[in-house]
Amino acid sequence: MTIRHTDPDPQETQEWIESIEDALEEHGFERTRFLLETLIDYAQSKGARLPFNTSTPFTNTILPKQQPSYPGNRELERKIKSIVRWNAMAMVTRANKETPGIGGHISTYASAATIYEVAFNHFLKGPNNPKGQDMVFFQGHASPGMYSRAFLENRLSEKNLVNFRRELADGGGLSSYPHPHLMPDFWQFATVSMGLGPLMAIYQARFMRYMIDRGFVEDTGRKVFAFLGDGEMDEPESKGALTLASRENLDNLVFVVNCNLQRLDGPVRGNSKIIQELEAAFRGAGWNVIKCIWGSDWDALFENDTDGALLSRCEEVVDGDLLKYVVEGGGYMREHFFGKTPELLKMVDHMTDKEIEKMKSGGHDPVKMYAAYLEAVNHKGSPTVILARTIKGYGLGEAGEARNITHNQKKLDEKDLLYFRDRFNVPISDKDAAKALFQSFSKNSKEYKYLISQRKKLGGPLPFRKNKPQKLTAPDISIFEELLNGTGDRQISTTMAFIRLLSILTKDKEIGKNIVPIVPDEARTFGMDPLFRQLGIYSHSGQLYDPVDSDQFLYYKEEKNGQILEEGINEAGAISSFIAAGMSYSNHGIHMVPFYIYYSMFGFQRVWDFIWAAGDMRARGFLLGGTAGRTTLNGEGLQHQDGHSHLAAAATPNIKAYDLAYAYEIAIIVQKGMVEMVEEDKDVVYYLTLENENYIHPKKPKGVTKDIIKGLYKIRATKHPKVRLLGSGPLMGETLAAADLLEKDWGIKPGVWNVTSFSELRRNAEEVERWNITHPDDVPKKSHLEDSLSNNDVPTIAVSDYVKMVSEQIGPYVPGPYYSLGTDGFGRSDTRESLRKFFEVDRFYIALTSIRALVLDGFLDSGLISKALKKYNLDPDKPSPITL
Ligand SMILES: Cc1ncc(C[n+]2csc(CCOP(=O)(O)OP(=O)(O)O)c2C)c(N)n1
Ligand SMILES: [Mg+2]
Repeated sequence: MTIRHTDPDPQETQEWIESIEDALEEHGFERTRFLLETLIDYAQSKGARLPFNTSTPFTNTILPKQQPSYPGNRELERKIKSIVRWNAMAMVTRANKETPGIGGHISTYASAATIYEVAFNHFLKGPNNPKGQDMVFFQGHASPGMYSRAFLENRLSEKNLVNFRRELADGGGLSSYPHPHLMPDFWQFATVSMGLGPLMAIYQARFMRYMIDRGFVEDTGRKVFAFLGDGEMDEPESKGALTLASRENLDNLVFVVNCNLQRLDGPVRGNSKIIQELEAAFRGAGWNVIKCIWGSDWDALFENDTDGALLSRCEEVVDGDLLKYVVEGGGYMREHFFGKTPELLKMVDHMTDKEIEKMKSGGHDPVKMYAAYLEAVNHKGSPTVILARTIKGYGLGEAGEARNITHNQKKLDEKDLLYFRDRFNVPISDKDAAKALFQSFSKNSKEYKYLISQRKKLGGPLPFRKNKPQKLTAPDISIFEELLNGTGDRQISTTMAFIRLLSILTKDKEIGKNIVPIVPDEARTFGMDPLFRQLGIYSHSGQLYDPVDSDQFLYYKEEKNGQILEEGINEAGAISSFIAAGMSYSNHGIHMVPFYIYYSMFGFQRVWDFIWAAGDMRARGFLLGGTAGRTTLNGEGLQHQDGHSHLAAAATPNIKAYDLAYAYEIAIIVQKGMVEMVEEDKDVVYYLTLENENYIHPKKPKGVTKDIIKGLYKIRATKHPKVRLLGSGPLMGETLAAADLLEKDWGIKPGVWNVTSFSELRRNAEEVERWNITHPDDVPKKSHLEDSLSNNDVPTIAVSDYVKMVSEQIGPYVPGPYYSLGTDGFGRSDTRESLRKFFEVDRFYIALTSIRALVLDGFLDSGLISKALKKYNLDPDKPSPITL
């Protein structure tokens, strides 16, 4: 009943309100909602263009009379929470006193302590819960709170806490943020790159559904919780998949946004209200929204707000003001908030300034938070977001509470420590408080017993990561025989070869159903559409329509147990599905092997941050950069032609990257990768670039398997070669043609090698070199490069369809002079032939570079360079592709 002061006919409004009250009393909420919706629809049909209003008044969604009674021991919970708060603050303070500048965050957890403690004590299911462990995305920089709780549970030692952010210190330390790579038994998900957590959480919830719908796991009511910041919601990724979550009815998903109204620099929305804005966005996207704005102290005031004056004031106040009230205190709030009208002032007449100041926000009130969680976990049909209002730096007082500097407050001085201690009644002496000593409970204390028993009821402690998947066997290489045998006269692309492999693999009895093909609306581009029919496209609701191509054999088949994830034009979502599938061995105890195929340009370049997080979270699977190669993808031009993803891949530690030329190489690498992932439990991601140039694929030569995996094998042997060519991926053809030219035109017979992975060669050489440096008295080890190439100290010319730095990676380790040809510069649309000339990577440039190398080496006469330029019609003054 927000009474609008501009109402021209309050009496008529009152009559309508009374009708609604009657409906509420007689028929309840459902019926009242139906009546109102019917009225709105009717008015709309008569032309009254009602603006769609997605926000509700600035009050709590759950009314006091709808609140359940609180099931926990409030007193014990408060004491526990105070100690968790204290230790979390103390670990950051001490870390920064000892090592100035080491960083950390005090204010974030300070604002979120109640949000977490209610969840830990009453909702989050742990690893031994018979219904399965909930997946929890903890807000990254609230990590001190999680460590502090784990310390009280005796899961972490005092030494661990002392070494917060000192991971290299003796005895080991704690990672700054949730990093499963660094703490693999503790953290489940990496969250601190703002925006990735919310998107990944949605796709984890979706993938949980996929696993249920495909019969891998039962629906036991497991949930995905994502604890997020209100500033974090600014990230486009945070809101980017909200409609997917509601479209797929993901009621297994709960977002909890800690709305402390501040981010790093200051207010999230000083001039308006972030909670209202988020409510509108989530409601508009079809989510169940629970606002938890005001604590129980406000209940009586709202109860007495019969004319809606308080509600109106709440509506008009902006977040910047709300922050100011916290900083300035009760007297200021009385004057500036309630002082707006005499009626409002009267409402708080009976209260002291201190009492006004102490009125809590919803997110600091366990009763309100409990009610919100209870509704969220029982809500059916759509995901839920809890918008909990809190105060950043809660309890820090002048040291930072609600102040703009609060995010960067890294340590408290003695005065502030004592204030904090008193504020939360931490039972600790002045002396110990001044030293920020950690506090714990004895095993016999009521607090410890309560803390442990509440978690035990829920299935044990969190955060916790399981890493014990069921056994699965990778297929034998023989299932890919067709690819190993070559294509005869048939010309195909590596993309086509891969799709063939995928088709064979998904039919495999042992592992076929565990394969998860993922594609962002490019299946037809890659010739993958026949798999639509074979495997089905996953859709929770099945196929509710008759597809336009239903009369065809290979129609667009959506089904509830479909295997393919067709993600739409959505690389960020598709990589999140990749992550969810690639973490299934941990989250579901079942190996799933994702094969995510996409336009290679829209991979690393677009979603590298997610790929990095996948590495952190130990996800496993295959990334397939389709239509790759700056000159091999010819017609698409500058934005599409990828000539640098291998640089990014090389810099990503868990990625094993291959640029493959022949079908048998693909079979060998994929088989090897699967053995590592499902049998050897290695946390690896394989990145394969695939191309769309058609050519004949030879039969696999004998004895090359190991070398293909290592990154380099011989294609054409020559006795006493004077020059060596290293070709790679789609430029293998030009490399072989260059070898022919050199022989035919200049009588030089080069040795020809095929590089399947520059980055694997580099890593191996680097490791060997490192070992040799520090083991001078041992027999030196040899890298694969050295093993392969050191017999002939001749010039080497390497060529790839990537920037020169990709092949230059191995330069320092190749014996003799080393020259790289590559595709630096912006792409163009033209024929492959023209493009390869433009980027100077075609057979003629390879031959020219070889001749020059031999001239510099003293083997050929210098006049031959000009001769070669002329012979191959190469313009000496051609502008460089890098500058064009
Ligand atoms: C992608 C990205 N950009 C910037 C940062 C740096 N950063 C860390 S926390 C933070 C502010 C977060 O504010 P909010 O989400 O409101 O969390 P709060 O601390 O207020 O709970 C920023 C900008 C980051 N971690 N990730
Ligand atoms: Mg915030």
